[in-house]
Amino acid sequence: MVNFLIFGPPGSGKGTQSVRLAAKFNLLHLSTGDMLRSEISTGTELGKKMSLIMSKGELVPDKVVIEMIAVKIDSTKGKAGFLFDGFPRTVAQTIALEKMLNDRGMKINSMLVLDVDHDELVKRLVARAELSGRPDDKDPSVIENRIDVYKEKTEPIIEYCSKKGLYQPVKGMGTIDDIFKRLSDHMKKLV
Ligand code: B4P
Repeated sequence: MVNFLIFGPPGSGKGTQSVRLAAKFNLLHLSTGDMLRSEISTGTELGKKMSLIMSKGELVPDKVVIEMIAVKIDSTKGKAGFLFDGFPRTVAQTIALEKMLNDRGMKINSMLVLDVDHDELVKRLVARAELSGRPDDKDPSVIENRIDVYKEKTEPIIEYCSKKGLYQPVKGMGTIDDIFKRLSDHMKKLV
């Protein structure tokens, strides 16, 4: 199994690219954002609590997402590996993921980090709000908070993974096709 992290700030294109990359390389696409939105749509008590946190642009507790991912890892067959999208988002989540994979004889093989200018991130999320109606995309102050939370809590993972030789920066500006080609070129070397 070859396991990738797709990484970058909100709106950097993680979700957009993951769908295509997972199909091309036969990977299981695991998006914690999608899992949480699915939990919210079913109206559970957990979903209600998560909805409140996400609508402010904050991160949900590590424990919640780690448990969601653990269940998925153990129910997967017939794939060449995993593509983790939006997970991990804290160093604690990264350490938990490493342990989960190590316990099963696997590891993180590469961390692909999309590099996108701040103004472009905001532009993309505002545009998505028109179509998706996502509450966390609608309010510009929530978008700015998500970017701040990324810098404070998520970006330190880059240093953590760099020390392990996993960090692979990828230019995330340009057309979706161009970025897909850049990501694919890196992944081809490992799959
Ligand atoms: P996510 O669902 O992970 O979403 P995201 O970071 O907002 O977006 P992404 O980078 O995937 O952007 P996309 O491709 O869609 O997280 C949402 C929330 O869930 C978080 O804020 C947090 O509260 C919670 N959460 C999730 N995981 C968590 C975790 N592990 N721990 C704690 N909390 C967690 O692209 C955005 C838009 O840009 C799209 O409309 C797309 O069409 C467009 N776009 C993409 N590429 C483009 C390009 N090249 N040119 C123009 N537009 C482009």
